[in-house]
Amino acid sequence: MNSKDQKVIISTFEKEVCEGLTAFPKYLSSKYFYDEVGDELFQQIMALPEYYLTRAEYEIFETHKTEIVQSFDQDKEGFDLIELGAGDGKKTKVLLKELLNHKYDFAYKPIDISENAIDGLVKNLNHEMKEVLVQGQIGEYFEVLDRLKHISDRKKVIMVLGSNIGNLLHPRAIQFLKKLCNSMNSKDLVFMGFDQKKHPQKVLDAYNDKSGVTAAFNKNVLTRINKELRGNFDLDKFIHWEVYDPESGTAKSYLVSTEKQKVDIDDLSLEVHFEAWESIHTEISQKYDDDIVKWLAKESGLEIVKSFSDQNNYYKDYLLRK
Ligand code: AVI
Repeated sequence: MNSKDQKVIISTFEKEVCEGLTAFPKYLSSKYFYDEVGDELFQQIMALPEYYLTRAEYEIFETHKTEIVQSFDQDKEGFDLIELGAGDGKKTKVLLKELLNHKYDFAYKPIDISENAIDGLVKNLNHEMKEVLVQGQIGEYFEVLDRLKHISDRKKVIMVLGSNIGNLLHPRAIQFLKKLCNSMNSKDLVFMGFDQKKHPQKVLDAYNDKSGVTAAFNKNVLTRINKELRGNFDLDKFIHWEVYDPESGTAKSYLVSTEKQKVDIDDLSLEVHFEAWESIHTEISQKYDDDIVKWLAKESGLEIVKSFSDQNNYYKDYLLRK
């Protein structure tokens, strides 16, 4: 190939980093928090005293597991349990055990963007719950939805736990739910976790823990740019900042530059200039109530069948149908 024919292949990561850091105001997507280090930090977040979400969903599963699995397969005709963004599957195991104990005919099909997470989960289940038929797949949410029809040829129950949908702005969440709806047959169900609106301080604390794990998680996107795109971000010159708007229910994470500075990203031939206290918006974590979920479902062609809540009403899992 001569130099005229040479194509520069740019990854989505490169493209989005370039777009986000040359925009005003600057932004980066939270999907780039997750690599091996980010996965480990997220595991630590889920165990933090301030991060109530995981414990609340776990409590819901422990308390309502019998009713939950019954509602998945009332006629006991058999189904595929597909989990999008499965992670370590810790909470899901409560449901898997219940399904096994009551001799439901099912296969578990976890899907995650992280190869690392899926490999770990499949190995762990093959070891801990040998009776469960597991088929792990690697893929990103939206892309996976295109394949969903081919992943299963019997009844599907599609789970999206951990309030993962909260990392999408409403229009994007509707796009996601619409696509989900299009991939469903009439008997298929969605089981989805939505973190609820609550005392604003409780939300702020969950995303601004005392031990600084969430700050490290947020900064991992800069670490990745340094490692993967030959950047030279000085992490000590950025602080993690969290805000929560109780009206919209949106928690937002930022990285704020503590001084005027220039950052080089060699692989992008990019110089990024920061004013003192200029921000990079990195994540939204949306909080909901029944009306918002009802509205999202309606906009997407879905309806709520029932919901399950923890004792504090911090969190709810909704069962949705077409
Ligand atoms: C994965 N997601 C639902 C988490 C959340 O609560 O938004 C990610 C997270 N960000 C900071 N802490 C946890």
